[in-house]
Amino acid sequence: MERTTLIKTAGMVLAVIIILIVGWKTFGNSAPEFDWDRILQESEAKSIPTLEKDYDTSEVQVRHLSWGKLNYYPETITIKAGKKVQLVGDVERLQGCFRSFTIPDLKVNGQFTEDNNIIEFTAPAPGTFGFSCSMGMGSGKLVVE
Ligand SMILES: [Cu+2]
Repeated sequence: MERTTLIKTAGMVLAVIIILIVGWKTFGNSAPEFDWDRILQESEAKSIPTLEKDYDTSEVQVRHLSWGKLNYYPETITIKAGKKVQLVGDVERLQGCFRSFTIPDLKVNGQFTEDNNIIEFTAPAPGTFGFSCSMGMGSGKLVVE
């Protein structure tokens, strides 16, 4: 009787050891390896949008605004006074209230939508003016030369 118990116990211990070894071989080596440098680089790259080029014609100054790292991108927009600005919103990246755009000091209030992603305005005089979403969560500055 005692001998049977001993054999059973030994058998169970052996089984556990085998399970552990097999388990280790199967799962031990396949633990995912996190390449933090690569993950950080990728998230950094995602945080910088690919913007279309800004340009000026004799009539208008076209500027692009998108969403970067937890804020508008770019955070500084430079224009000339007295000439119409077309601010083109990247509606793929600008979501929610960040589509509602305001420059309070210039009384500019607009909305970037899928149908019309352009907000037009003219800055009458040089200066530096804050812009933001309607709730003031995202913000930046407009430099008027
Ligand atoms: Cu907002």
